[in-house]
Amino acid sequence: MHAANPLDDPAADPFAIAAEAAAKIAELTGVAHHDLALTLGSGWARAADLIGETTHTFPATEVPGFSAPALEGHGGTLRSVALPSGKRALVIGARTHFYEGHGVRRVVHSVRTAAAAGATTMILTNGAGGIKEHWTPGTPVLISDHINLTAASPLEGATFVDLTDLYSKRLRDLAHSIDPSLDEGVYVQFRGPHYETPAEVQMAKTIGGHIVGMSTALEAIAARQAGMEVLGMSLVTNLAAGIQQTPLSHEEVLEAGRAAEPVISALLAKIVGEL
Ligand code: 8IG
Repeated sequence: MHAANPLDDPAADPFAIAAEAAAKIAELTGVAHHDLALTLGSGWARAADLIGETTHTFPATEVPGFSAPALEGHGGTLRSVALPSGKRALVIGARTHFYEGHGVRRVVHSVRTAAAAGATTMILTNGAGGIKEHWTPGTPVLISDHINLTAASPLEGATFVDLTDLYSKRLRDLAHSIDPSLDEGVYVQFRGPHYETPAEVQMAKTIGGHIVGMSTALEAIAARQAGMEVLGMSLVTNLAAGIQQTPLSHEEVLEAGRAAEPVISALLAKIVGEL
C-alpha cells in the first residue's frame, strides 16, 4: 500500500500542496527557482538528456502529492536540468492520468508544482493517435488547440479562465522557425484507458479534432490558470482506430515511440534552446 496522498483529502488546498511540493524540490535540488517545466510523455523522454546538464534526479514520490507511476514507459522521476542559456528546467517524467481515477487534482499536480517552483513556461508532450492519414507513426505534431471530452476540469468552483490561445502562438511560431515542416493539430482528450472505437474517432474528426489522446488537455487548463505559457506537442505513435486498418496495441505504441525518440527529442531540445 502507498501512503495516503494529501491531495485525496477534499478539504486540502491543492495550491498549498503544490507550494509544499515546490519547496521540497528546492530542498532536494538546492535550486530555488525553475524557469520552465517539461512533462515528457511516451516517446519524448530522451529530450531530458539533450536540453542540458541534469544536476538532480529523484523519484517523484519523494515530493508531496505525487503518485507512484502507473505504467511501464511512464518513468516516475523528476529532474532538475541546467540549460546552456543559464535557465533551469524541471523535467517531469511522472504523469498521473485521468483514467487512473484518482481525480483531477492529482492529474494537474505536477503542473501546479512547476508553477509554484517558478516556471512560467509549461511544455506538455504526449504520445497520441493521429487522425490524418499522412501522419505516419513517428510524426511529431504541434498542438494548436484542444477539445476536452473528459467532462472534467481542474478548475473548482466558479473559476472562469479564458482558454483563447491556450497553446501559445508565440511558442508555436518559435517551433516552426526551427522546423518549418511541423504540422499542427487539435488534440482531443478522451478519458481512456481504452482506445477509441472507430466511430468515436470519426466523431473526433467531425468536431474538428486531429489527434486523440488521454492526457494534456486538463494539464494545459491548469497551466493557463497558473498563468503559464503552454507549448504542446504530440508524437503520433499510431493512426487512430479505424484510420489504420489493424488493431491498436500498447506494444506498437511503445515501439513507434522508441524509433522516433532521437529525432523528436533533438527537435524539442532545439526548441527549448531558443526559449
Ligand atoms: I500513444 O489512439 C496513444 N495514446 N485516446 N487514442 C488515445 N490515446 C492514445 C492513442 C490513441 N495512442
